[in-house]
Amino acid sequence: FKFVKPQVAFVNAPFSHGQPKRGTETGPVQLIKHGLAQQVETLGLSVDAIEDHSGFSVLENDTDIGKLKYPRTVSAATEKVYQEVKKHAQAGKLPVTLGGDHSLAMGTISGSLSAHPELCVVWVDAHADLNTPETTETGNLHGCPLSFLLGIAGDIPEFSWIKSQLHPSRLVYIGLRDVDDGEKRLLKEHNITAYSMHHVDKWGIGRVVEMALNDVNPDGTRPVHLSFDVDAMDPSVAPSTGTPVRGGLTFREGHYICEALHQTGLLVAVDLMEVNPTLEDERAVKQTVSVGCSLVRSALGETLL
Ligand code: NNH
Ligand code: MN
Ligand code: MN
Ligand code: MN
Repeated sequence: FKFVKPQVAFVNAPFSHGQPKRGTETGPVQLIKHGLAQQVETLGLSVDAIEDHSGFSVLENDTDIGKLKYPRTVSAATEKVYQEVKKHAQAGKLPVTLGGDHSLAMGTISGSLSAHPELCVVWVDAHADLNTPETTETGNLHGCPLSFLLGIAGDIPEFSWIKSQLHPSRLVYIGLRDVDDGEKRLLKEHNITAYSMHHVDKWGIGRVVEMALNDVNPDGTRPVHLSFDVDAMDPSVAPSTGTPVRGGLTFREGHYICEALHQTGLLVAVDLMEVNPTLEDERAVKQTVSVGCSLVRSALGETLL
């Protein structure tokens, strides 16, 4: 399996109800306004016409299910993204999903799995997003997508559209530094490989990416889905995001991950999530949007030389 010059299809996902701070729904339009689509064309890739995706509406009477907030709203939005990503992936395109909050990864990764059952996932984030409906302390579904994808969330009929399961051995994290106690238990219980910022400090980003890929894709045959939460970056690099955590990836470390994944020739989907252009001042917003665009460009083949 080798993707050489894929056709890129942006999936704009203006959605914020997987977490409490409004504003991430304006992420996609700001990234596109910054020129992301043209920048990607400059790399020699063809880009699908950007479709307008309205319909990420907030459902009425969407009462909590247990601790989960806006469950039906999140389910509807993520299922819509699932259908979009699935359509593009099955057509042999490379979907680049612009969030929106990270609950949307339920949709993007389900979509990728439908076209690429052998898929592995590199999850770059300050957070593990592995909470189950039982372990979540906040009830925010952007902290839970991986429990649904791994099939450990229990039976929530509202999310029964999630069919394919990701095996825990096919998931690896980079950048973690704010993991809930319940999530730490789940990581151990399911033997999930995770490289925290401690490991980045210890081994450097080059070895970490090498080890991470070797863990989930030892033969280098599996397609790779990159799910990048912009809060993986240090807040000095990407300030405009809902849950910044200090001690994050430097500008180069974040870009290195994207460049190295591009170099595998195995990337089949990219998510860029949690950009919130309504947080912090104008300068910070511009900086965050610009970093978001350059991370995507790196994942799609932009090189320094
Ligand atoms: N772990 C926390 C929760 O479950 C925070 C998750 N926040 C994120 N994830 N931004 O990437 O709510
Ligand atoms: Mn589309
Ligand atoms: Mn996240
Ligand atoms: Mn995060």
